[in-house]
Amino acid sequence: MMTPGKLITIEGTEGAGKSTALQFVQDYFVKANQAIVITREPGGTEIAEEIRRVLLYSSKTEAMQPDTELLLMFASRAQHIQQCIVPALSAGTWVVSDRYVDASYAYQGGGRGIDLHKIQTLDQLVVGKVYPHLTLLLDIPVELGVLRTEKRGLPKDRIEQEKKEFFERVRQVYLERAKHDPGRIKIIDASLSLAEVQAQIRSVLDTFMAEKS
Ligand code: Z5A
Repeated sequence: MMTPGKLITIEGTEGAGKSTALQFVQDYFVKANQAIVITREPGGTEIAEEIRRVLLYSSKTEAMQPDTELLLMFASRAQHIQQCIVPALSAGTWVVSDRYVDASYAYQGGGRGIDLHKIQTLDQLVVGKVYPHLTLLLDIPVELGVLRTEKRGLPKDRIEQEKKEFFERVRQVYLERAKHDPGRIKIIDASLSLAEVQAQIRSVLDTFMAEKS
């Protein structure tokens, strides 16, 4: 019988270096001859990407309600899980996702202040057992993350325009979740140089691969 694949997620606040880390993780698995699918949230499938556009670039004249944002995040996730993640894992392929369910606790729970029980209910309904086997949490002081994204010079999306305090709350929820689930969520000090960040990620992946083989 086919051994199901593993689900690895990358999380962090703005400018923590997730996209950069994702490239490193991809190269790591290519070298290890491990078949992987790279994906992201919100998004990852055609319909989920359409929902992403609504989430990040919708109307500038009407404020999106926090509940709308939460439900759209989970609608996109439902499509992503059923259309992309589960088929890949069932075929024995590993999946690496740039953000996943922890982001809903951090951004909609911490950032927007939505009751965590509400999020838990959606989590059970939509995610269920399709939980990450490993999560790399790229942790960085909010100001440094913002500085890094500003250097890129790209226009900010709807969520990126939030205030510093919003991202401080997001960071705190991520760190709390890591504290409660240290076996799954590994904190990476993302304020360090690229080489040092990659060394931490390599060490976590080496341990994970050794434990899973
Ligand atoms: N969201 C949500 O609210 N709820 C949910 O459930 C989900 C998501 C799933 C889109 O996410 C938004 O959706 C996001 C959360 C919300 N909103 N925000 N904010 P996204 O992941 O697509 O977008 P993002 O978080 O804004 O990602 P980002 O800005 O692209 O950041 P990043 O991927 O973490 O950073 P990066 O592009 O890899 O690096 C930033 C810059 O720093 C870049 O120029 C790098 O070259 C540089 N960098 C990277 N690492 C280093 C080191 N170590 N040293 C120096 N410079 C570095």
